[in-house]
Amino acid sequence: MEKSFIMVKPDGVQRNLIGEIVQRFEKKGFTLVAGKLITISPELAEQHYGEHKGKAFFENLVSFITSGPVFAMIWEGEDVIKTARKMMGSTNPAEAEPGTIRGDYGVRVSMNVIHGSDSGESAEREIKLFFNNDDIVDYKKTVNDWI
Ligand code: DAT
Ligand code: MG
Repeated sequence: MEKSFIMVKPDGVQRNLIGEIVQRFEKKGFTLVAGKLITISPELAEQHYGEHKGKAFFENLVSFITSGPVFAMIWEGEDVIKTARKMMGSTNPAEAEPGTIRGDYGVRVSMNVIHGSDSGESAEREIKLFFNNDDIVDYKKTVNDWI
């Protein structure tokens, strides 16, 4: 089953949005298979956002993502990578549709509440950066037959 790396960013944690965000993915029908509250080190931040190294916003991005705890998660389900990106909305909250997480809770691109993997390769890479194999719980919910 497909897995995606999803993370409530420091602004989302400070604004008490962990529960709201977890609930959206639960209600949609996805399955939480790992989760932890951590403060990201500068080294991990630079690895996680490696593709953006050299861009004008990179330093700010690293200092923001390391500025307080994040809630890192792995969600599982059919097409979860693409669907989670839709549920998150556009990177810039000003362009994100109402009803999406960034559209409902974000204002500025530099603090856009949530991260989600954008492809199968990035999901695999990000999951490995944040979790060990034995952090991932393999279980079935009987309700999944109805989703
Ligand atoms: P996403 O988080 O939607 O995958 P991304 O990978 O292009 O977006 O960028 C990673 C993060 O970097 C994004 O969530 C917020 C920040 N960011 C992107 N573009 C930015 C910009 N033009 N100015 C400031 N921050 C930016
Ligand atoms: Mg991205």
